Amino acid sequence: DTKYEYLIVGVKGEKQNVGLIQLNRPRAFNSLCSPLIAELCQAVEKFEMDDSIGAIVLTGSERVFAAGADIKEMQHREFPNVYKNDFLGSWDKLAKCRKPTIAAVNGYALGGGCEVAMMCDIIYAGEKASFGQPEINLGTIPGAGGTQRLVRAIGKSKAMELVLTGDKMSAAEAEKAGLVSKVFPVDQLVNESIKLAEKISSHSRVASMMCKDAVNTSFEVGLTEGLKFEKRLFHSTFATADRKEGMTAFLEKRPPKYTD
Ligand code: CO8
Repeated sequence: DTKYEYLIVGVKGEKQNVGLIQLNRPRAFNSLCSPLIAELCQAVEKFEMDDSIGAIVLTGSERVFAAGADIKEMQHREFPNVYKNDFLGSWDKLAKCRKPTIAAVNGYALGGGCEVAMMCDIIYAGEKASFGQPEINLGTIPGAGGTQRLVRAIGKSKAMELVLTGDKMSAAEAEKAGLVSKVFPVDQLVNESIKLAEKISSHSRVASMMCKDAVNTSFEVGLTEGLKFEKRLFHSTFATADRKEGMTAFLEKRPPKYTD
């Protein structure tokens, strides 16, 4: 089994079908240094390739999800170096994961931490969570989706305000704005997120991956193209055993048994 320095990784759920990744760099507020991101990419990839896993939960500690990119690591970097090496470019791996991902956010999700949460498909938050893009306070700007995914999640005015002030948004505000889908007491958050992941994992794998693909496509293309893409995927479910099983099970009034 892979040993991680900055992560705690495990398999959860009654049917052992949920991958849990916990960011674990407590001394630096779970700031996202390059080796941590490399490990995160590796852990995501392993769950993505593991047929028994249907969904992935990403969390931090009760106090902090992640306080952003590692400021100490960035302090002395120069442009040619970050440009040529595509500094932090590998973060994309999480956004490109094809299986459903849930961010379970307790505490601070700031800068790159908020961006990592937004790379997940669903954000659940603990009551004391806070979200923000404080890069402006450091003389820089968000670099992993804070000016793009955040706008799509909460609209222009609220996103502009967060990005231009560096202020934080509470869990309650984030839920109201649509960044977060549900808020839970701090100590129940991870369990509730695992329950959600178990529910997702109980469905057809192919169908849930197609749902994710289709929803994400809505952010990339116009409506006509998007509807066409959706229809093609819908039609293609008729080539799966799971589609037949799902409809047959419904009509026979029994739970489905998916195999694809
Ligand atoms: N990087 C490095 N160290 C950090 C970070 C960080 N992001 N955040 C906290 N720490 C460290 C502190 O330096 C401190 O270390 P030490 O004990 O050695 O002094 C320790 O964690 C505890 O921090 P505080 O003493 O500040 O604790 P507080 O409880 O007072 O405050 C906060 C907690 C609010 C989280 C505060 O630490 C804070 O504001 N942190 C910085 C948040 C921030 O600015 N994040 C944005 C970083 S920039 C970024 O994320 C850009 C992403 C671009 C991605 C590009 C991808 C391509």
